[in-house]
Amino acid sequence: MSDALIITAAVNGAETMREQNPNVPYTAAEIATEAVKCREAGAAMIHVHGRKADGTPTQDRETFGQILSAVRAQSDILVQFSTGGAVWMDVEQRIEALDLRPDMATLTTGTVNFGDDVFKNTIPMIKTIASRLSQFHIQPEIEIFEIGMMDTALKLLAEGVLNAPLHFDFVLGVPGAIAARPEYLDFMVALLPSGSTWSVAGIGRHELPLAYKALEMGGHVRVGLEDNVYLSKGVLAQGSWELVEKVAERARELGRRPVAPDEAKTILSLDRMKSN
Ligand code: KMH
Ligand code: ZN
Repeated sequence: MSDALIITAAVNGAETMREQNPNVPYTAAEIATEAVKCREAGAAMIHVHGRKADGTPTQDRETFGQILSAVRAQSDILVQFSTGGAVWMDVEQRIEALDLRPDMATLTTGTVNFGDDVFKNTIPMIKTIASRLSQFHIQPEIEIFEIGMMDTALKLLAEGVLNAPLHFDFVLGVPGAIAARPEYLDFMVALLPSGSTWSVAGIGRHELPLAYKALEMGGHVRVGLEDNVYLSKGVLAQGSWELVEKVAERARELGRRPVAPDEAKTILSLDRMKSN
């Protein structure tokens, strides 16, 4: 098992509001400040959603442009755009900022219940997003919220819609989707094509236990306020950076080494896309 560990900070999401945790960053300036803190705490990448000043989710190009400029002006942290956006957005809204060429962007390979809503990703939608990612030489992070999404990802890989090596993020514990059971993570990791890399994002109280399991399994980790607003029971996190810090601390105890963005880029083969 490699000691190298990529920690991704999911700093805001589309659903987490300041009413749940006042430290959720909305504006580009707030996101950049949070990104710097996450980098100092050991994160190599942020996963980010656009927000309007009142917190309304948006994937618009101007907002993502401001985020990318603000973060890159202050940090070398890798920037991963969400293409999931919010459940009510159409696919074109979700991907309109990809020409800004973030370091990475997400790609969910299926439709799933998302609380009381539906996070819709039909096969044509997935192909549209994959094609836009490929057009701008952006490596996808394949987001797996349900087991069937793994099969679809493998099928798209076999068809050449996706190209190896792939990076997967297993999201466990969204209400209505796959539960955050450790054995489910074991099962899905066993299905990975060789050469893949993977991380885990546990939702709510499952975030840190699953992160710690991934550390022991040799996987990478995503934590942050998008997925969980608490540092411990009843104690709100001061920011995603505090969750990153906790994972980095545990990682060092277990002989894992949080890597800098440059090394993460190599591990994730991000430059491979740029030279195509
Ligand atoms: N907000 C969710 C509906 C992603 O970022 O790619 C979808 C999501 C996934 O957060
Ligand atoms: Zn997201």
